Amino acid sequence: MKIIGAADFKLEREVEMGTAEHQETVRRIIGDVRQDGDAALKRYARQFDGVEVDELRVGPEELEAAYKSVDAGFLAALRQAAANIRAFHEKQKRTSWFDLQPSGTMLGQIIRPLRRVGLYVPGGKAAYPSSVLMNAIPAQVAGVPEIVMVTPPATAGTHGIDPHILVAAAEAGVREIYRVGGAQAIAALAYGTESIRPVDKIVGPGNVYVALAKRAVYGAVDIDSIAGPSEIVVLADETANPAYAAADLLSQAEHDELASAMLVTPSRALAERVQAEVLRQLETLPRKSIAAKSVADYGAILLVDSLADGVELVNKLAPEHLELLVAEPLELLGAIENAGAIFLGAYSSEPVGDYFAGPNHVLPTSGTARFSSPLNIDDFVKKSSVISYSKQDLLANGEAIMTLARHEGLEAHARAIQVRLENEGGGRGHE
Ligand code: HSO
Ligand code: ZN
Repeated sequence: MKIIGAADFKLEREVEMGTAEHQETVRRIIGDVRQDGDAALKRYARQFDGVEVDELRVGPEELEAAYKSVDAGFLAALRQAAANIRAFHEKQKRTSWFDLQPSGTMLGQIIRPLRRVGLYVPGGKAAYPSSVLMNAIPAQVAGVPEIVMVTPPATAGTHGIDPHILVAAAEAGVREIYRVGGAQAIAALAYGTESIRPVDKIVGPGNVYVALAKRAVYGAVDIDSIAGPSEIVVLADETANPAYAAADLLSQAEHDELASAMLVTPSRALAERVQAEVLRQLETLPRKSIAAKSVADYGAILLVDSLADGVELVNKLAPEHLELLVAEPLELLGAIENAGAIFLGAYSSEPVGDYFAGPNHVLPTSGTARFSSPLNIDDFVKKSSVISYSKQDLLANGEAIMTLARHEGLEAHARAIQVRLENEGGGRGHE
């Protein structure tokens, strides 16, 4: 991890979104699923996953077996995490409202959960039970009555779905699970097949095929934002413990060779100690090769002149995760404008948020924290506006409405108002 002056640092963001070949493959798969339904899903399971699937839906016996096969400690920890995540998202709930005005007009907003949501869970090493909770619980708290999960029929090296994923889904209130993955799963969720009814929204991470398929079906259904590689910025002063800073940087670096971990500090002494710590701690990490590559390619230690300059740089980076490892983190908090999740002080290590505290770990990446938010309850509801206009208000405001309509050359709009004014006799304010 190189130490560089912040002035010499160039912010580069890669936008990966597959090649023309990927896009063509995804287009073909979606077309096949729309045409052949379940048969296409089974064909692709054979071709891509090497599995013969006869029953797409996961049955209750399989869920029961999953519960028996996971370790009691895992289940207890998962349940604590789920309770914390649920409690946090409960606080995000908003209610419908109506505003009755003295003139008799009533305006309002009705909030309703989406009816049916699909959760994609990738296979292989990136199948995280924590992500199942983070995607499904907000939907459940929002009141979504039907939450459906899809996941490849075989995760790398095993036959069948990882029991930990099944248990996490059940704990998060998912009742309907199908063994189907890849772009074909996204197509099935968007358009439906004989066994899978279409959903209103698709969420959850996936590989490039899944991401491209989500993009392709957007419009027919809603999708979540497409997550890029993990990012962490640690803003630290000379009081920070270098071992903590290094450990937290590596916690995100181990996710992906493309992950980005950066230290921003005004202290050269700390910079050097963290640099040495990262190398020392890397040595014993099981995912050393991934973390080392991430740190070498996308990691950096950026020296700034002051903490205030550090904050300014952080706001430019708009990181997914920001740790404030400084003596007085609350004093900086107000100045942080762009960050997906902000972790304050030595005890708020990033993995506390990944797994347990309660806030969502699905966060804006690649600088999108400038304009978007963590996954939350609002992602699973929709709103309807309600207008109940009184006679008094229509008579009082009809002229203004007609003026605007006629200015836009929309005479029929104007007349819709006019016919009422004429019919109601034009009296003002007496009803
Ligand atoms: N840090 C990841 C989420 C995660 N971490 C899942 C562990 N498991 C999101 O950036
Ligand atoms: Zn993580």
